[in-house]
Amino acid sequence: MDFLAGNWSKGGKMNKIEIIQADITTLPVDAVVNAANSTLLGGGGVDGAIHRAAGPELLEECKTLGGCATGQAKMTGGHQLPARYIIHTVGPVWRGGGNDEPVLLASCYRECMRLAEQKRLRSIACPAISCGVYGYPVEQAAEIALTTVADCLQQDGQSLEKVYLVCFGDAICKAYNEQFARMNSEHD
Ligand code: AR6
Repeated sequence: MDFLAGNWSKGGKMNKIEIIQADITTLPVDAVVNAANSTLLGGGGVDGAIHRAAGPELLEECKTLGGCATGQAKMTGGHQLPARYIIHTVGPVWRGGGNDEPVLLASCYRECMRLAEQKRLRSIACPAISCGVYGYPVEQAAEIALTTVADCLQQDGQSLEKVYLVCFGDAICKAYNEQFARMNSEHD
């Protein structure tokens, strides 16, 4: 019985995680996550793409938020995106790993999921936070992303039915898929 129960809960949470290759601005999910900077006033990478696709009203809303600390998250409307909401989070800049980068990166994923749960959202899509301009090593980031998301999904009463981990590039996709396979086989 214990064996069966363990397998059920593992299968349940892993089934809710989907690794996809996509431009996150095109996804019709309840919320997309933006890998922003602490000003929340736009930038390059996925942040630039989200602001371009959402339109200038997004910047106007972001101006009212007063920025965001590293490891935290704030929510806005989706404006012209197909997504209803945008959850802006600020990942850590990689400085060698001894400056709380893993804790801060995990906090980004946790805070995004907490905000999504607060609104009882059913689907979110998340880019590889910190893995572009901020230089986080991809394998380490993949482990944190997947273990943190799986951990959050394991809690009771979750509204989230699907968390899309969105890859933009082969290195990230490979790292995510390898980490996913490791976690799926862990208890086999
Ligand atoms: N859809 C999905 N993923 C994307 C997209 C897209 N359209 N565009 C880029 N990525 P980055 P960071 C991937 O640099 O490292 C900004 O200037 C990208 O390939 O966007 O957290 C902010 O304003 C990479 O895997 O974010 C900050 O100043 C991942 O998204 C700074 O960059 C994150 O790369 C944040 O840096």
